[in-house]
Amino acid sequence: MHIGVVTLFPDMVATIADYGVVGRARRNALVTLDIENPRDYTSDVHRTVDDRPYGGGPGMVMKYAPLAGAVAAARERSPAGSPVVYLSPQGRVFDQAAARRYARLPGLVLLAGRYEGVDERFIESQVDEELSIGDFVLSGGEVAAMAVIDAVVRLLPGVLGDDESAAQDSFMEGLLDCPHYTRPEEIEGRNVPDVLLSGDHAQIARWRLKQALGRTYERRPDLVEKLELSDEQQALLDEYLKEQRQ
Ligand code: 9WO
Repeated sequence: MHIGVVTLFPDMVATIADYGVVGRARRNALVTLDIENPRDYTSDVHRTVDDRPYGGGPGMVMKYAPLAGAVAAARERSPAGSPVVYLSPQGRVFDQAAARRYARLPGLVLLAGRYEGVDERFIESQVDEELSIGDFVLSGGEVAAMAVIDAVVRLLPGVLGDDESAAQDSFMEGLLDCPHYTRPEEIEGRNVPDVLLSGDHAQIARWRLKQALGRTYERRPDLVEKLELSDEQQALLDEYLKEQRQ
């Protein structure tokens, strides 16, 4: 998969390509990353990328022409049909389903805005999707773009090892994660649940799913609403809730 990023802060975004899962994926040629800076597509000596908003008001707006140049270059380096996605608070909220959808594409161009945003005519004519990572305003779209890159790249075939991808298996899809423990067994009087020390992998898997179901029900009932629990999952959830009441 190829991911293009358009940003005024290329060094900021480039860091994601050097660390962790994304860094490993890039070194294994499972993903390529191209970063374009609108400042490189300006025609004036001051390399101007922003200007005052028509109608007055605070802040500045990113100019159309430098954005058009940078996005055109990013598109050129990305497979045909790569959507241009503008990271903004006005976008559709990103979720795992969207990450899976993007991971199935050959390419993606992410536009990270700054200032108060980009000229609306650029969104109308050049942007395919607006995407938000949550209902808050950042200083720019770069952090959001890096979050999307991380969420998408980890879903690409071969990026996560067998164990790691097993943790992503569809059985747990759509649920919050279960609790995790590591050595030592006892910390300030708090012990590791016995089942995790039992070596009984079936019981351990059952416990982990039960915890994931229970935590999702307690913390994000909206996610449970979206799920069609199997009889086994419903029984596990009921068992969890009964244990919580004891
Ligand atoms: C800046 C600003 C300054 C004064 C008054 C109002 C203002 N609104 C903004 C603003 O929304 N700036 C954005 C900065 C413009 C687009 C890029 N920036 C951004 C993206 N902030 N937060 C995001 C973002 C992206 C994806 N998901 C969540 C937040």
